[in-house]
Amino acid sequence: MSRALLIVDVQNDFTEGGALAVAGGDAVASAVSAYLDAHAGDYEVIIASRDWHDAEGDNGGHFHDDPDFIDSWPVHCVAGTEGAEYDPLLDTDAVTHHVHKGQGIPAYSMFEGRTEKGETVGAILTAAGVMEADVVGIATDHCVRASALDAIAHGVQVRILTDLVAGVAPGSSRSALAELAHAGAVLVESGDA
Ligand code: VGL
Repeated sequence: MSRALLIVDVQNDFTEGGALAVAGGDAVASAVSAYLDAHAGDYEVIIASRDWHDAEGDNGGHFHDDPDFIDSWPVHCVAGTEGAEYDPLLDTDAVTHHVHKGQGIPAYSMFEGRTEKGETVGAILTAAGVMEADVVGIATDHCVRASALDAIAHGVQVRILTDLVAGVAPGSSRSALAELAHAGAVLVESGDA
């Protein structure tokens, strides 16, 4: 059965030192690279997303001077800036598809993004006959959550590799993992995957 790895938003602005740093982001970047070193061959497709917001405007209310860190955020991941690049600790050699999302709008799920060629994640998974997807990256309580829920809605069996995700806040990250489990995702550590 064909399997995909979805790597969500492992970008400089979401790791230590970034505009919207998530504690443990660097560790996730390194751990995903180590996981890929051993397991890239297990996957038919490996899709990595980047938040890619417009420099102009507030991206549909996503950027705010006084953010609530739930629905509004400080400026982050502006297209073409260092903050929007993959964290250099993430080895992207094995990535088969790169997706950009959030141009002018909030877009938490990688299923809202497109490759340079215009492909959606859903279309890539369907074309590759993917039935199972493992989800890793940042942030557990926002973009990982939304991407995994959309993967379930797309009809694939989802696993969250729980040692390869990092969240903005502990409470909302715990809730997100519970919500994903209730929605049908399997929560498993990468060593047991
Ligand atoms: C994200 C907050 C704002 C994420 C993106 O990647 O989870 N979080 N924008």
